[in-house]
Amino acid sequence: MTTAVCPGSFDPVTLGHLDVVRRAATLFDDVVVGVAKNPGKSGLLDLDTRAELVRAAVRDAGLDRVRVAVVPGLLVDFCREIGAVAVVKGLRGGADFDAEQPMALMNRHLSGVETIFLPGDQRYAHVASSLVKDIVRHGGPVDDLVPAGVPEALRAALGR
Ligand code: COD
Repeated sequence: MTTAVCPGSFDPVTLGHLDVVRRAATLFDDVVVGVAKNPGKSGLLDLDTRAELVRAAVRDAGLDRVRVAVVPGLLVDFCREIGAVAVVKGLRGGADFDAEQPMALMNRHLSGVETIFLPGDQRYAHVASSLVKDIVRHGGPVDDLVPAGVPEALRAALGR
């Protein structure tokens, strides 16, 4: 069985993330969505809430072979622990590639784990967790950008 990890902050999970996870599940027997803290970003939702929202989205999408876990430390340690052979990430464009390439090379340097990049679907090229939070913060609609339950969780976290 080949296992891959789809890591992210998922603060919150979006339909763009979910599309990448769904496509990863067509390539690997076992996919683990790794919910991680990005020290470069100030998080809104706590890690457990993010993981619960991803779990619900995966279940609603019928992705039976996809599991969800919190990544407690280095991504490569998590990959080793669960026996993952690859990391799968989505790229919306050049800026994503510029951010992701050094991490992919470092992860291979540290552990030999390879990173596979999937081109983001054009339907979600404009979808980013940060923009979703911004829209909700200002009272705008995000229902067609995120899985069910996410708008309510964001409104609760923002006290709206
Ligand atoms: N369409 C396609 N792909 C998308 C979309 C979309 N609409 N939105 C986001 N994505 C992709 C991103 O490009 C990214 O690949 C992935 O989904 C996750 O995105 P985010 O924004 O949820 O998560 P990030 O970018 O904040 O990543 C957080 C991590 C902590 C997972 C990341 O920084 C990482 O892998 N860190 C490694 C930690 C580590 O071990 N460091 C030391 C060695 S490098």
